[in-house]
Amino acid sequence: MKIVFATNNQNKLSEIRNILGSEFEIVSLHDIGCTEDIPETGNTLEENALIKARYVYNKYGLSCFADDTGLEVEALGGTPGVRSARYDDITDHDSEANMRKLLRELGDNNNRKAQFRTVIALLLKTSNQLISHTFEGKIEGHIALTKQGTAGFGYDPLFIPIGYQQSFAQLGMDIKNQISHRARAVKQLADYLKQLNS
Ligand code: ITT
Repeated sequence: MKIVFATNNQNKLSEIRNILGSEFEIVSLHDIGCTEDIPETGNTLEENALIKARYVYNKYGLSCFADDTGLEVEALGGTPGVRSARYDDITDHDSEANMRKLLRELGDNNNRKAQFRTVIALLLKTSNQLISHTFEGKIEGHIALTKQGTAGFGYDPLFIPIGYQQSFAQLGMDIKNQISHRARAVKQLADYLKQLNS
């Protein structure tokens, strides 16, 4: 099955290709000639995932899915959440600046509990209808006192998943892709698509 993944984030693209394997042909925005930065104007991960998927479906008429992900830190009232890409007020998609701000905001707070949450919105074109469905994946953990490791992307050097002593950036892609928020959401997506195909 061929399906567009509406993301400009190359790390997400390789994670999802790796998790889904060869059964699905995942086409990128670049592959379909979409070079725009799709505006994420929603107030929730669900809204933003749907905005990105609808943008691609309306413009290109292709089945697609989009992922919106947020890091939700308990002591910070669930922020940065939907603003994870632009948590630092001055920069945009600057992971180093975002991590610096997160460590600053948390200071020496003992409550470092956090979770990553991914929402995937799917818009699937069938012969007689448009199917819309969302999937959610979460992983709990805590925020390290300092950055650890170099693999992964975004907040990975700061996030230590529950049951582990190392950050996602130390554990590496193979382990991350077995347990992560995104892996959990993507497995639901894959099961749903397989069941539709059967
Ligand atoms: P698209 O909207 O084009 O998919 P994006 O980078 O803007 O890409 P999101 O809005 O979903 O993606 O993600 C917000 C930020 O959260 C992202 O820029 C990363 O810094 C961070 N992030 C997302 N997934 C992550 C992950 O698996 N590990 C660490 N950080 C992550």
